[in-house]
Amino acid sequence: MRVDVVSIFPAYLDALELSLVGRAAHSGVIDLHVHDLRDFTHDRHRTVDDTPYGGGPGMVMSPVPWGEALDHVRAQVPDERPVLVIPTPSGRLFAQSTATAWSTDTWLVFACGRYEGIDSRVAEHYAQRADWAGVREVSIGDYVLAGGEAAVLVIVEAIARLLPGVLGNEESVRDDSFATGAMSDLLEGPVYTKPPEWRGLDVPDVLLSGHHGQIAQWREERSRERTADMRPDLGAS
Ligand code: 6GU
Repeated sequence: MRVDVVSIFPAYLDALELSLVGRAAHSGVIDLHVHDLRDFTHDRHRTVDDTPYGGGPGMVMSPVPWGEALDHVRAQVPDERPVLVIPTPSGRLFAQSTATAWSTDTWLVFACGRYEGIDSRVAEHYAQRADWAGVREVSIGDYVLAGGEAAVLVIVEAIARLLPGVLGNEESVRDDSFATGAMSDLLEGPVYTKPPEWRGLDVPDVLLSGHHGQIAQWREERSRERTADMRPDLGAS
């Protein structure tokens, strides 16, 4: 999967070089490219924003450098159509199901907005472009961030760990909180490792018993309890 990120803070995306996503990038599973939006300005101050038409607080990102930057990224692979992803608190919710769906895309281009967002004609224009595979405006939750960069870190990590060969343990994806399948809509319960006693606290006996059926039943009960406690909105019995 090719991933391009356009931002006025390209160093914010340095974290994509670390940990699981970094390994995926260095191993070639993810082909990562970060771009500075200001490289696509032409004035002395490298201006990327302007006052909003109709008035109101804050500034809006100009469509002019965005168009140049996105056309430049598009031209890097002439025979592939990228999806344009615009992180915004006014987008559709990005969920685990979204990560799963997007994990089979071949090219995602992220446009990180700052200020009060990107001129809306950018999304409208790239949605009409036959040489792009569509525009997806997504939010990572019901709170407001200062820009899309942190959301891109979240989204790319959620997708990267689903790509073949990235996690190493393909089973750990299946049992995730929010993953679909037998444990769908349940949170993961408590986990333990050695030592069997730590500061007066024992690991539950059943986990040391070797009875795989009883262990599976115990884990499901704990998952249901935790889901009812932490996330009653998920509707666990
Ligand atoms: Cl994707 N962007 C911004 N700026 N704020 C957000 C968000 C995204 N998702 C939740 N809040």
